[in-house]
Amino acid sequence: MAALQARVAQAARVCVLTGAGMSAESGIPTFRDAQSGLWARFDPMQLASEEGFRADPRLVWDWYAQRREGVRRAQPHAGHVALADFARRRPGVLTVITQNVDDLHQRAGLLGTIRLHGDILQDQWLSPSRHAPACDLAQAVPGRPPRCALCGNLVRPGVVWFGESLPHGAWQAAEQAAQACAVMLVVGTSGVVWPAAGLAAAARRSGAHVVIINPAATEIDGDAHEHLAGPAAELLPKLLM
Ligand code: BJW
Repeated sequence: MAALQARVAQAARVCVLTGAGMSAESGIPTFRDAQSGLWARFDPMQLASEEGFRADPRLVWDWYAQRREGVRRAQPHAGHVALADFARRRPGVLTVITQNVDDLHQRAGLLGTIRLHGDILQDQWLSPSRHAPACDLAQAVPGRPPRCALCGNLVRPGVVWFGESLPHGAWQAAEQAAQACAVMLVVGTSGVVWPAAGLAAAARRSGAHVVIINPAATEIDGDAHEHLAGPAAELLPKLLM
């Protein structure tokens, strides 16, 4: 740990990629945990896809509504705070890239987080092109899901579903940060979802020292130089002292 602390302290650029495990200790379930994960009870491909939403909009809307409540109730933990403190102490050094759709990094005080998979607290139209400029999200008719009074278009959560492209600017910024960093910390992600899972290998190819922080094995362990086996809320404050 001491050698890694020194490496992080001296790095000109540090990049942190976070996944659902980063929010687990704030009480937000991970996706693929066998016991408590959201997708132990539901089929992820069914729920987190446009196809699934069109097949059963009420089921998917209710699932997201329940998760939005969980996000609003959750509070950032010591790991989120450690990242925000590090960014304040060392301006311009840290880039956080998150796959999480919650706002816990932001609420811990971290500015400029790159959000690859959107924002669960935002709404958007299911078919935006049919719509503008006549219809207004704020005027959507309440329902499960809400819909446009003029054309019937449905409201959906502002997240990136399977088969959808990541926000172009966010992805470009993430790739650049991965390629420019001296140290990458990969925190709380199983590494099964692409293209985010490829960022660790991209960082390593560009010369970064890659460290996984996760109590369990991941699909991308082979891309890392080190694996710190433990929870984010405990290890990040130690590492970023
Ligand atoms: C702890 C802890 C603690 C627990 N501390 N750790 C290349 C190869 C194969 C497939 C593809 C490919 N490229 C693209 C694909 C298809 C697809 C994909 O990846 N499929 C795979 C499943 C095979 N990807 C896409 O479709 C992406 N789009 C895309 O590529 O666009 C281009 C394209 C377009 C059209 C056709 C083809 C390509 C989009 C991916 C969008 C992912 N969206 C979701 C849902 C968001 C909305 C929502 O929240 O509902 O994002 S899926 C879900 O997985 C969510 C997460 O961000 C993402 C990653 O999950 P994460 O964070 O890793 O969570 P878990 O649960 O898996 O892991 C938690 C980890 O935490 C575990 O390891 C625990 O051990 C650990 N942990 N407690 C630290 N305290």
